[in-house]
Amino acid sequence: QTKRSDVSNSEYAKFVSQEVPRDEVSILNSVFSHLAYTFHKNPSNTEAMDAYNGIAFTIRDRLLKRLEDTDSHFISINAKRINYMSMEFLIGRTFDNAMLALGLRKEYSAVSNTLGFNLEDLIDEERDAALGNGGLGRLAACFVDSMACCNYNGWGYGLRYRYGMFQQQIINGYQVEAPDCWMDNPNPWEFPRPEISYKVKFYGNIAKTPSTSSGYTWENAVEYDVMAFDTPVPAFGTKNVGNIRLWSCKTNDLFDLNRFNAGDYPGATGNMVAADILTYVLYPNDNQNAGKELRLKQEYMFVSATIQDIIHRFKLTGKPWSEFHELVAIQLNDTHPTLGIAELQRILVDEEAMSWDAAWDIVTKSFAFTNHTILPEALEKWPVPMMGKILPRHLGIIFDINLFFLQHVEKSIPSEREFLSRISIIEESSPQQVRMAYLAIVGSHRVNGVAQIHSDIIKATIFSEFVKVFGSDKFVNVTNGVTTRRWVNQCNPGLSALITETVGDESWVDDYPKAHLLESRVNDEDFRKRWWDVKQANKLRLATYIKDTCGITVNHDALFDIQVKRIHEYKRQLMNILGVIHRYNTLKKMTPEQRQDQVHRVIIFAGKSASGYYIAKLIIKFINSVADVVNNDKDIGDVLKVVFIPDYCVSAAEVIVPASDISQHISTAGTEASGTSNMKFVMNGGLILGTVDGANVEIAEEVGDDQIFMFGVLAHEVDEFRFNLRYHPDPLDANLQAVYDTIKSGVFGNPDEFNPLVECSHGPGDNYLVSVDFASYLMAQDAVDALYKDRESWITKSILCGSRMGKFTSDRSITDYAENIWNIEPSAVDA
Ligand code: F58
Repeated sequence: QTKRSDVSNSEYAKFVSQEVPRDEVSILNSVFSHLAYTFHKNPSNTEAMDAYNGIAFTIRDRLLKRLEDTDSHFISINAKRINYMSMEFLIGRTFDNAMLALGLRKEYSAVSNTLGFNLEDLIDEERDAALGNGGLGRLAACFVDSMACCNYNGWGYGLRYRYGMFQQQIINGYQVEAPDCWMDNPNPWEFPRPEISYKVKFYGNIAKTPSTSSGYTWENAVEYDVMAFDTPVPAFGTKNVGNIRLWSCKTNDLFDLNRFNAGDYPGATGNMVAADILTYVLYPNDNQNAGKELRLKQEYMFVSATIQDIIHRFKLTGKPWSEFHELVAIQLNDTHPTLGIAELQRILVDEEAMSWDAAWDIVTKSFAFTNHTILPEALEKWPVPMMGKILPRHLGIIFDINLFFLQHVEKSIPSEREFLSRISIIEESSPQQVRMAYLAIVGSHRVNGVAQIHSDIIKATIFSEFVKVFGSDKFVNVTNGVTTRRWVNQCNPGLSALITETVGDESWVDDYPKAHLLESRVNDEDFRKRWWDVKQANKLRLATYIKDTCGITVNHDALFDIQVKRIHEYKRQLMNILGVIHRYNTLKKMTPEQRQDQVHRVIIFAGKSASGYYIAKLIIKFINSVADVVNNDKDIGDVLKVVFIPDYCVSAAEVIVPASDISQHISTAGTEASGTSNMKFVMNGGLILGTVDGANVEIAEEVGDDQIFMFGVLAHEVDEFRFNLRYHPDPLDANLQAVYDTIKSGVFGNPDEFNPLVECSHGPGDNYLVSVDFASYLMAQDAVDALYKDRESWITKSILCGSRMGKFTSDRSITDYAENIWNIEPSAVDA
């Protein structure tokens, strides 16, 4: 029993109920106080990093106060809580975002000037929190922002990886990975919560024990203590603050004193190391299942601590179990947290003495599942023997869930064995595998895709059998969205000023459909000029960034054509670079005068490849080899530049996204579940060149089909084209053949090295239909050039597109989840 201070102490209560001062002088004093007493700094040795820390800690004070108030508010009204479970949160930087959310950016700018620093420079001192791979992790970060801004009682739950997404260096054109040691500096945004910790067990065996209600106990397991770290999520326009609770293993208790005393020093720390390793590293795979034992342990550790925490908080309400689902919603961000379903069922039947059916009713009413991919290699499966070794009790529970499920199917739709084996949670392969998506569907009351086309596809393909069993209503769509706080207001101050002026105030920042008012100014000459100037200024900022990071000089008057995202065959960066070679060939054939007449382009790539993904890494090398030749060709000069920006991350995206004239979202139709950068680019006044895939489809619906450059085969045609490529290939497109000839001539380096890329972009190896879409891709690119020459039409399109993106704010996505899946109402702290 720990001794507690008298919390009813009135002086203490008075102190915490005070508003934290917001005036410049008080802020400055608290910065001084942190510098002197938190960081042991004085005016003569305060450097930029110290100033950043000192200031950040005063912001932290203000956030913490709001976090406390938010928590007390929701507890006092017994509000239902959303628990957004995600193995990834790609947060990026917090400093600028928090100042804007608190409405104190001007004050902090003045304070940093007083300290002798420019606020912009201090912003660059912060390292990204990169606890995610790409779209899925960034979506989770946008969603916690929106839950907080929209006054929902929502928390994110995840893992506190010691090393986040690796840092990408480009050496001789090749990707080289370096560890992301983001914890080397003090992190002002997290609060260790040693008092919030849970035991998580692995291994052991199951014993039959008639004395327990379920008849089973889990014995001889290895136990770890898992501890919470809280990261408050600043929210704009409200006093509510969100929270991301990340778990990490406690290692201190695992020191082996006996071994230490026996002189076995390394042995004494063996268990500590084993525990620490659990959250050492984020698996750097995007749309690929790692299938490693350590990954399974990470998933379970995350899930177990989270479910225990949810139960702990539920019990504090004093409500009966039958009301659990009225107070708790659990959203699974893809299948990685799906073990949560088995974990809640286990706790209820083994530890809370509940009947199987009563427990299952609670589980299925609480969980909901979001699918983000149909790529077969990304669908998670775990070998039964591996799961049985690490989580013996959960495996037993999963087999029981499956048994009851198949019995239900047999009863409700008389079915053949074939059907049952197709729909079974256990795949009858050798070894058997647990199909995690199936477990997630069976254990959830709603399943959603992330864009309309994707939601339709999953119902018609990978989950079609489940639609037969559960009916269509269980499967819904929630189109993704992005937070306008970060992706417009923070990253594009020039554009934000124009929107604020048009709307009349800043209310658009958390009510983005208001940006439609921009449309009323589309014919206003002065406005059009300023719109164009904002884009040019953002391009200049990016040109400077490119100079700093790549050493390449680009002209910001050129058309900026951007493709930034994870490198993956289905995203077809390869088609883009083959198109660049075609452009280069075409330019080379022209006279210098003709060349100068062409639209000047800077083609910008960025993105990481999974470290073990050979073809993706080769694509990076290939882009850099082509860039080397093109950029150093005197004939070409400024007419064409190709840039690969290293180490794409959230903070780089904040510089890149506002600077596009055109961005490319050119996945093979049906493969990109949604995409979210497409939304960010258009909100920032960029046009898009895309396939009929993911959220491109809905963007086109909103902004108008004729505003967006679309090309390529349709999703339902893909299988037939694949089949034809394999068995009845058409002759190769002449332009593509010419591109291959250029590669084979050796101008870009050893053609043998790049031959695998030739092989996987035509004929039977062309799984992603590069050769099929190439001609229509080039035509779409020609249309882009033609429009860019007509500047006035370009500006019109850019304004119209930018103004019609109201649907794609993550506030709308979260409201959709709240209304259609979570059944939850917002409530503001100060209401
Ligand atoms: C992405 N998935 C989708 N997965 O590819 C993208 O279309 C969508 O917009 C986005 O989710 C948000 O819905 C994605 O990023 C991963 O990175 C996983 C990480 C963990 C391992 C498996 C892939």
